[in-house]
Amino acid sequence: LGQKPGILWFTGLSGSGKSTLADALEASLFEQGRLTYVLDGDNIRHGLNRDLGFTDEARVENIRRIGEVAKLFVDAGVIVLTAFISPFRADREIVRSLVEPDQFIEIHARAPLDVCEQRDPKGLYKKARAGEIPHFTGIDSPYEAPEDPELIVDTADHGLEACVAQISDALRERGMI
Ligand code: GGZ
Repeated sequence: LGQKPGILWFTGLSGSGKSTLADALEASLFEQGRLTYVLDGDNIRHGLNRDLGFTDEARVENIRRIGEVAKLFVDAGVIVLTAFISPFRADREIVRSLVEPDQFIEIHARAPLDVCEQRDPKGLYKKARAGEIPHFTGIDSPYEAPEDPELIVDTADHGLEACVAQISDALRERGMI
């Protein structure tokens, strides 16, 4: 395949650009003939994890299951991209430990809360501020930013193409693609 399987683990606030980045990067990798798959809220939270909400415990279980699924994709030789807030450092480290050290790339989609809140593509921050969505990440539920991620992508300062190029370059440097 000319590729090494691995997990590209996007983490960041709601509205930070995780899914947009993962989708655009996947399209680019697909064009280069790579075998990829994106795990996101659409295919996980609406299916396998439809029993889980947004309490701390539910988020821990959400990420645990996603990690196990991502590992299966790695076993199958796929580059799997995951786009979940994954707010807790400890849970991300557990997923990291499921695969080989060079098979887990943590990518912080970093944008200040006020920028995410201004983007508010689904109007969720507005609802959270109005008290209509309890424990919303960044408002009344914590987000633990990665301390030493493989990559930080500043989505407030750079356009989508530049961010995708930054990640592609890093994957090439690491010999994943
Ligand atoms: C955070 C919430 C919440 C609460 C619903 N807190 O911007 P979105 O809509 O499309 O992405 C958010 C998504 C977060 O699900 P994750 O599986 O990524 O979260 S975690 O990793 O923490 O388990 C948001 C929507 O679900 N959403 N309620 N309370 N985001």
